[in-house]
Amino acid sequence: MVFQVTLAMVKPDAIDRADDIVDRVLASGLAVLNRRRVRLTLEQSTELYMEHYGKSFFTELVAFMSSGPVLVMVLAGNDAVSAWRDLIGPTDSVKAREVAPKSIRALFGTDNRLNAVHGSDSLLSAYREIKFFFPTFVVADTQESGSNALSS
Ligand code: DGI
Repeated sequence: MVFQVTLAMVKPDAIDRADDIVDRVLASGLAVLNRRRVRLTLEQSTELYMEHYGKSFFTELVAFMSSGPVLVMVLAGNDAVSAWRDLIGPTDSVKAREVAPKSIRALFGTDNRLNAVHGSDSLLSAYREIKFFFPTFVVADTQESGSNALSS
């Protein structure tokens, strides 16, 4: 087990249920270190999801992600990246209802586009995404992130 941070987001389709989702985060034992409600511009959602550029769903994905406010949170805890991914369930909420009926995407999402929440898929993605939303947040973990001035 390793102590990590990760980036969680409540997407526009579930923003009205954000309090219920935050309750589930806290009940899982993860801590919310920081949170911000923002509305992404089309340019910002395009930058955030650039790894999917060119895929069939890209245009509708970035339009959806900038269609309303989102709640972004820095979560922390043991194995936070996989802990949060386990809690949210598979990408497609329809599949989530089959294989992980208690997951957040099963309970709060609709399909593979309107899937209620986002979670970083690795620690490197977490650091990139945390920096994107919380530019002044300092991640002092050395794992996967190169050298750390304090430990050198
Ligand atoms: O990390 P995830 O959010 O679980 O999944 P991902 O990184 O593969 O995809 C990012 C988002 O893109 C996902 O939350 C919803 C959307 N997406 C992924 N695959 C599809 C999709 N949207 C549609 N409409 N169709 C897809 O096949």
